[in-house]
Amino acid sequence: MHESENYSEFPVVGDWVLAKPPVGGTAVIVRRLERRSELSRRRPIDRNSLRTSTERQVLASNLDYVFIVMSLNQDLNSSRLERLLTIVWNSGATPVVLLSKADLCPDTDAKTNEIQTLASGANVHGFSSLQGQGMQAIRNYFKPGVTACLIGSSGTGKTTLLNVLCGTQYKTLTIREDDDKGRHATTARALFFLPEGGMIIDTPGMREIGLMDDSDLTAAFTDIVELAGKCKFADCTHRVEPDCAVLSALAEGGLQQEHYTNYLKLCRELEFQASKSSITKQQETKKKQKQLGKLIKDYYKIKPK
Ligand SMILES: Nc1nc2c(ncn2[C@@H]2O[C@H](COP(=O)(O)OP(=O)(O)OP(=O)(O)O)[C@@H](O)[C@H]2O)c(=O)[nH]1
Ligand SMILES: [Mg+2]
Ligand SMILES: [Zn+2]
Repeated sequence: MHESENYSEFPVVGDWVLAKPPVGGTAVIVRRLERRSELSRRRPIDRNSLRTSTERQVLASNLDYVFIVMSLNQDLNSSRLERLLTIVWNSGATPVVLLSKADLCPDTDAKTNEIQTLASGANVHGFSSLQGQGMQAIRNYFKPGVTACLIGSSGTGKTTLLNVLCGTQYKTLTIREDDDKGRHATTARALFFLPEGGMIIDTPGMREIGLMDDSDLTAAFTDIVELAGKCKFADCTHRVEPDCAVLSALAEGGLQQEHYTNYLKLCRELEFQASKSSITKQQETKKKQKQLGKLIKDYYKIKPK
């Protein structure tokens, strides 16, 4: 803790550490081993602090696969999926999209194909933890030494899947009847061992998936980045410019409208965050100047000039 410069260096689930055996109760972590992959997002904003919104939060480390779990009986939100794919591609792990509750969906194959076109480059599998369909495809990812992490909204069936894979009975919660939303059954991230080898990390449902910077985007939108290289203007925003390779691909059908819209949305968010963090810095400087001013004033109150 003394050597760490920021929170992202603190141990998280998935880390391997060197530890001194407990003396009188508590083991001491001596060193955290280098991470081979890091799943992170922008730390959700804490109202009490000005600074946290620009900080990186590492959710889990040393992952081979990240299973993005989405429920087949709900509207599949494509922009949410792209956002999750973006943080996973950027982590160094391989994303896999798992569409849960296939037993509740009359056209699993059609939906799976639809998602496959959006999730370019990632495998997509439909499955049902309750009826067992598609489970073998998921089991095939695991072998000794392999770590996977489950992420996704609350109530999509992450813990239920973990229970089937590990033969355990960790707490799950029935989703609310009225709005089909989960109720945050899982409240902490934790790692579990599969009986046949491999490890799996369960996480609580995520609401906010903030991106850190531009490099986050390029990994998930390689097609657009490639096209952008052919635009006439180097600083093309691909919105209104003439001779824009992205817009022409869009017009010719080489690029999907939805994928393009999501790209613009995430770009705008990053622009907003960049402007916000510069405002935050200004506010902090102002606050410090104010504190200093007060200190000087107080000083002269005690000790007149
Ligand atoms: N019909 C059906 N229901 C399922 C399936 N998998 C999970 N469920 C139900 O979905 C509800 C939510 O499951 P959980 O496993 O708690 O969901 P979770 O993703 O872990 O939710 P959080 O821990 O809140 O993030 C429970 O009532 C499960 O029984 C499935 O394959 N089919
Ligand atoms: Mg859970
Ligand atoms: Zn362009």
